[in-house]
Amino acid sequence: MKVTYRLLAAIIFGALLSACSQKTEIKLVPLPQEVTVTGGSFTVDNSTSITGNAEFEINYLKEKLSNGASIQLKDGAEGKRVIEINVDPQSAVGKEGYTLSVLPDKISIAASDNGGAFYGVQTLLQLMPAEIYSEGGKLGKIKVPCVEIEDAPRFGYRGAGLDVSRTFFPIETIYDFIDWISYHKINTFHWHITDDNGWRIEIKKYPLLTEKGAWRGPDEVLPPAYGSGNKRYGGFYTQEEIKAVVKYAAERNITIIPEIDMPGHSKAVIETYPHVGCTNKDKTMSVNGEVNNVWCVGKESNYQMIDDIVAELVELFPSKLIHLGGDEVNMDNWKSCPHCQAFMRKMGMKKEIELLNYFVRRMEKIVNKYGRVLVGWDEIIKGGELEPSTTVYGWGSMKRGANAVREGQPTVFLPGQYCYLDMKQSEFERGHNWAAIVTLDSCYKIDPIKMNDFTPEEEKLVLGIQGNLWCELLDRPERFMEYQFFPRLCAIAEAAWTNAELKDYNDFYGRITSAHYDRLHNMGIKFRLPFPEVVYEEGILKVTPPYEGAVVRYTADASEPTTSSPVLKGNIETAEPEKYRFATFYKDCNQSMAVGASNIELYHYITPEVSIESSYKESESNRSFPMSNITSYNMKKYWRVNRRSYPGDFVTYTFTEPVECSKITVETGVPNITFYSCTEGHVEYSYNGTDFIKGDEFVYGTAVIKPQEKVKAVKIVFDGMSDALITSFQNLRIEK
Ligand code: TNX
Repeated sequence: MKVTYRLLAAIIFGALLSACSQKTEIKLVPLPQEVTVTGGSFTVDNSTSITGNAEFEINYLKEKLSNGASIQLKDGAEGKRVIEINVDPQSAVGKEGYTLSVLPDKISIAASDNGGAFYGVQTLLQLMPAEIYSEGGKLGKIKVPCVEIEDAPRFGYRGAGLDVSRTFFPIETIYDFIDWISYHKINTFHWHITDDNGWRIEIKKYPLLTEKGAWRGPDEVLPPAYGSGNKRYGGFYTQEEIKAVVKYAAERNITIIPEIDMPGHSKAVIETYPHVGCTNKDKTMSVNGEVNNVWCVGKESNYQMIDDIVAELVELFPSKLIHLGGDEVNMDNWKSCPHCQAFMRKMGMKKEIELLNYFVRRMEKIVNKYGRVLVGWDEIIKGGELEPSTTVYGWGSMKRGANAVREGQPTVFLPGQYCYLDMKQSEFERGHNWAAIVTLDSCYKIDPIKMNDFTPEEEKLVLGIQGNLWCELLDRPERFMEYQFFPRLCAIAEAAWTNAELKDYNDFYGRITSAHYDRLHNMGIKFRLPFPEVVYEEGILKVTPPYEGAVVRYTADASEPTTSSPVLKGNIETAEPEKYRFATFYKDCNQSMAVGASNIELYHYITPEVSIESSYKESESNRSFPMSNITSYNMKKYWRVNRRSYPGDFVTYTFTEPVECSKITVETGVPNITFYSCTEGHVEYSYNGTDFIKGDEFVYGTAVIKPQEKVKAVKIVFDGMSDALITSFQNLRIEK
């Protein structure tokens, strides 16, 4: 064969490329502290054997290889190639750390504790094809690249928190969740297990807590909330279920910290055991829109009940930390409660915040009596001294966490601006935004050490960080929990695990999109995909795919792209840019939100003069969100009424002049979130202003009218009780 220079150059280039690509094949999340790729590989197949003293980890790896591939490892050191996993408490490897050595004929994982051995196995799995996470994998042979890895976590606390009160998740989902977080070397599951909208843990001494307090609906003690609608909704975990899941988590190096949220956020208890609450007629709302949801501080019998509950908790959860809430207490309740006020006088207290401190100090005593440590949200530092061991969850802002550290309390950092995964991920996605729009990048940035100038002593009080999901908005769309957690939790995991100097967002994003999506997919997670960036300039729709290799599909009729929509090949020349929608697709089984060009108006609404009449009193309006907002045609604005709506409640929009239009979309609730909406009701419309025609029912807060004539008025009519103590209305979206 005649070898030309050009061919030779191609061969050399190809060899270089494959050497490089071998290196780039190692795309681990979270990034280990030290990785050396040594070249060559270890083949895992049926002739490979496994040995060592880390019994759980050995069985775990065997199971993964038999499910995610079809490889049955032999026991012992006799195989052609050997995997060895050992835990030696005397070894120099740090807590939860491990060394992983892959040589052509031997893989060794060494650690000083089982957590470390488990994480060594997790890293090893990430060196294998992504199918290893699937069920029913077919691979008979896997090549693992040769590496030397030394690894240990930056922070000892790496958390994921889930609220199961507002949205209930069956126990099977909790198991899945434990698996998912364990793959990311997260070691703490903070289980927010009670709140206003459902008590979800069986307490034998107080059976009504779950018989009644776990359910909401028309005939339940708790009214519908957060999309649960006019049907019975809820559920709880039995003590047997909890014990089993705690054990399952512990094997995967995860501690479960239970949280019973009190003294606020306690509607579920107070509706089932009413004497627990304050004796008053206070109708002020907590920030979450609940009334009379606070434990009374002045009734001594309450402390016995809490002690009884904690006694059962500590039997179920071996966790050193026990979380008893302390956040967002509506102290107006205490102001008008004779018991609380008498108690304040007796104790010489001047402000209600001292009642909170008193309550928290009683909680400390109860929890400490059982040999445990109290955890509370960052409000608990406000009222006075605390035990030095009492641990604070800094949530309101970075500063509030830092204040807790400066007060000398051990602190977990989960400031909303970086760590609240219930925040929306872009302007138009579902989610809260009180803290910020929380992007993947925001999560990756969190660094409580670098972002504060703590003294070395103070730094020791920074336990770690946590990604947290509150579930008011998780009733829909389906599997939204997975969408909110992943991949944002991967960023939190890396921020918690990997040393600061190794962190690089672009590199992380590359690993996520080019390798980790495949793993998440095989883990069975419906993760969020980013959408492309689209702008319209000089007659051209310019589309930037969100990552290298992303598949973008589009439509030209303003509908949502599907797997049969064409794949975008380049920019699009058009005079009708508002008709185009684009979405990113992963393997035709997962897609991003659909977007149009961001720099043009996608909808041309008409804005006729309109006036409002309704069944709500002026005094029921929230002053920050006045009625005039819904005649402004600013689609981000809304009118907020501070009460639940009932059958017969209505809002009528009357146009000064009848309006010619083809479609009117009537949205209720908060824009882009739809909570506080009309959950059971319909629209009516009128051509003359007096006779009304019945139109569609509201579905998730939205109803559409397609009129035949000019429209004079549109009416929202409630047919059932709405599902929050607040109701919101929006501007009409009227199309030509
Ligand atoms: C504040 S964070 C809360 C939760 C809400 C959350 C919504 C905290 C201690 N309390 O009750 O679900 O905001 O983002």
